[in-house]
Amino acid sequence: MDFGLPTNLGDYFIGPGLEQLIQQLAENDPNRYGTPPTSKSAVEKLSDIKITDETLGSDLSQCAVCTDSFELNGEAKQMPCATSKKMKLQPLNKAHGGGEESTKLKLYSNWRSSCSCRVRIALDLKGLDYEYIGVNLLKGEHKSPEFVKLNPLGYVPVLVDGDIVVSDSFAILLYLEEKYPQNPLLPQDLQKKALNYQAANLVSANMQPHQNLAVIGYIKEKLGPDEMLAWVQHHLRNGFVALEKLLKNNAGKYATGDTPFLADLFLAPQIDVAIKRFDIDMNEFPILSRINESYNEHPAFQAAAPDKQPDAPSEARE
Ligand SMILES: N[C@@H](CCC(=O)N[C@@H](CS)C(=O)NCC(=O)O)C(=O)O
Repeated sequence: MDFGLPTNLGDYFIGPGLEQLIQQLAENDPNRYGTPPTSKSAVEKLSDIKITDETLGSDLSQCAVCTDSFELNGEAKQMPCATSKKMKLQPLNKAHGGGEESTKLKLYSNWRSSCSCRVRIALDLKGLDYEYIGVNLLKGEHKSPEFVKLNPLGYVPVLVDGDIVVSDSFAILLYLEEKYPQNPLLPQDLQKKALNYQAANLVSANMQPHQNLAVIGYIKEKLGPDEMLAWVQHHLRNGFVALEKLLKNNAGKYATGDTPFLADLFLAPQIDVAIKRFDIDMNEFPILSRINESYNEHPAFQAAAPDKQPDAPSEARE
């Protein structure tokens, strides 16, 4: 039967794995984030020149960046051309990336915060370099006037990407996913994607808030440390029971298959906190215990672990 396929299939890619192939090619592209903008300080250091008749008659008559023609007596910045090594010009009155400082991502994080850990894992999975800014929750730095300007709710994490400030780990992760699509945090399959949203939000809305510093501090003060522990354990177990059921037919090496996705970013720090801080026996939860082993072996999850963070006290480092 003739399917209308070309006779020489050597140049065609047919079959499963096409998506992964495209992703791999995109990851290997050095310009996948576009050409980085020149920073304002770098542009300011370039020397100023006036546009003369001579300039207009030469091959410097156009802006090297946008190719707009210069006007007589206008002013321009002289900049070296990376390829020809000759000097090229760009006009002073155009930003061309010089209007903004090109900045590294900044993450306001706390070493022990499971919400911060979700974002640290994502940044690592996506291969994004970032500046780590430790926020001391025990000293109340998250309630300081400067910090509350970043996140009015006074919680970590906060991500700063140039002019964009995003707080709340869920919002940050969705932002990162759109801005930096390499190594996706969500699967293509809609059912699996929905499952990732559900598992992530279960942790975010129905588990983590019960162990938050403000909550446990309040319960400890009003009812004592035993009541506090019982409260947290009850809510964590409740969540883990539901997650075991939810992931039963979907888990592989990770929560929704053999690739770590959004659900894993929420699960890994939650399981870690449950074991290390709230004395939960994870043997009750075989699927979660199994995927937790995969987290412990994965470099991005290892690098994001609390004891590896620059603000972790020396006694917490393993
Ligand atoms: N839904 C928020 C919750 C943020 C949150 O609860 N952060 C905790 C650390 S994991 C915090 O800053 N706690 C400070 C406090 O309770 O005072 C998120 O996912 O980012």
